[in-house]
Amino acid sequence: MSKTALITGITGQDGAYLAEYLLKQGYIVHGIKRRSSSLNTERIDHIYDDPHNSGRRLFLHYGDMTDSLNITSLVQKIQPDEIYNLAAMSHVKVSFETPEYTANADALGTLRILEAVRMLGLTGHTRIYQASTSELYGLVRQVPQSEDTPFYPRSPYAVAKLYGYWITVNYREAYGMHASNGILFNHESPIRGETFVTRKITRAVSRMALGCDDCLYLGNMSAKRDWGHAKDYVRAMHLILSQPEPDDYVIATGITTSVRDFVRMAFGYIGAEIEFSGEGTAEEGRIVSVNGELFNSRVGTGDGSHLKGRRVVAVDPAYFRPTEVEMLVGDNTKARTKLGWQPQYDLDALIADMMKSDLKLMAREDYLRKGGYRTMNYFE
Ligand code: NAP
Ligand code: F7E
Repeated sequence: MSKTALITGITGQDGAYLAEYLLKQGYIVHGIKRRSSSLNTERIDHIYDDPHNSGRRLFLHYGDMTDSLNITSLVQKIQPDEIYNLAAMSHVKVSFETPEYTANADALGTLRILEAVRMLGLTGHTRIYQASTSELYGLVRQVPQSEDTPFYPRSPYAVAKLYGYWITVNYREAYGMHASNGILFNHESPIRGETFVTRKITRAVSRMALGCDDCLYLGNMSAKRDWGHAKDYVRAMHLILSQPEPDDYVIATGITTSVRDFVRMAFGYIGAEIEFSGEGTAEEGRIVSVNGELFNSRVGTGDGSHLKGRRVVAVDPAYFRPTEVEMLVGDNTKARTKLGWQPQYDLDALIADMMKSDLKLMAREDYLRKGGYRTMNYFE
C-alpha cells in the first residue's frame, strides 16, 4: 500500500520539491493550496495530475492555515500517514508589516494541524513534520547553533515559529504524537521566492549580464547565513518522519557566508570581479574586471565588457530590518549521525544551479523587458 502524505504549502519552494520527492518514493500526495486571483501553481505544474486522469497520485485541495474548519475537514477526509506542515508567511521582513497575520498562519496554523490530528483520533496513525527554522536562534547565544542552543527570536516571524516549535514538542509529550521539528537553516534553489536575498541577487546578476537594469539595491550585506540547497533539505524532512521515534533536528551545511560574498560569488559565476568600497549606507560594489571568455560561455552572448567599471550594487536602508539576525551557522552532527543525512550541494554548486536557471529565465523576452515586479529591486 502506498503511503499518503499531506503537504501544507505545496505551492512554495519546499512544498514543490517535497511533493516531487515523495511522488518518486511512491507516495500518494495531497497538497493544500490557497485560492488566489492569479495562478499560484507554477512550481508544481510539471507534476500536476489532471483530475480526469485515473490512477493519479497528486491531489490539490483549497485551504488556508487560518481556517480551522477547512484544516480539520481535510485531515479527516485524507487521513494522512504523514503531514508536512510547510505553509507559512515565510518572509522575515514582511512579518514586521503583518505581525498578526503571521502569528495566525505560522503559530496558530501549526496548532490547527496538531489539534485536528488529536481531535480526529489520528494520534497513533499520523506523523507530523513541523517546518521550524534557524530564525529561532536570532540573536545567537552559541556558535554554531545545535538542537541544544537556546532560542532568541528577533522578528514576528521567528516568534510565531517559536510557538510552532514548542506546541509541536508539547503535543508530542502530552499525547505521544509522532511530531517532529526540522530546524532548517536557509535553503535556496532556482525556485526560491524572488524576494529572498539569494534569488534577488541571482536574478539581478542575470539581468545585468543581459544588459537590463542598472544597480541592485540591498540591505545589510554583512549578514551571514548558512545556505544549503532545498533539494537536500526536503530529503531531510522525509528522513525525520521515517525515524521510529519523533525528535527535533538541525539541518544545515555548517558553513556560513556573508550576503556580500554571495554577491561576489554570483558575479564570479559570469566571470565578473566585483570590488566593494565605502561603509554603511555608502557602500557600493563596482565591476573591476570581466573574463570575456568565461562570460560568453556562461551567459551565451557578448563578453561582459558593458559591465566594466560599472556600479552594480548599492545599499538602500529600506531593506534593513528593525531587528536583524546577523549570523547563523548550524551544527548538523545529530542529522548526520542519527539520520545519515548529508548535503550534496555546496554553496558553489547552489549558486551555479540558481545562476544557470535565472540566466535562462531572464533571457526570455517577456522577463527581460517587463518592468514592475519583473525587475530586481523589490520592496523586501
Ligand atoms: P515559501 O516558498 O514562502 O512557501 C510557503 C508556502 O506556504 C506557499 O505554498 C504559500 O502559498 C503557503 N502559505 C502561506 N500562507 C498560507 C496560509 N495562510 N494558508 C495556506 N498556505 C499558506 O516557503 P519555503 O521556503 O518553501 O519554506 C517552507 C516552510 O519552511 C515555511 O514554513 C518556512 O517558514 C519554513 N522554513 C523555510 C526555510 C528556508 O530557508 N526556505 C528555512 C527554515 C524554515 P502561496 O504559494 O499561495 O503563497
Ligand atoms: O535574508 C539580508 C537580510 O530574506 C537573509 C526565510 O526562508 O530563512 C529565510 O529568512 C539575510 C538577512 O532570508 C537584503 O537582512 C540584505 O540578514 O533571504 P532573506 P532570512 O531572513 O534569513 C529563514 C531560515 C526562514 O525561516 C525564513 O522563512 O539577507 N539582506 N539585503 C536582504 N534580505 C532580503 N530579503 N532583501 C534584501 O535586499
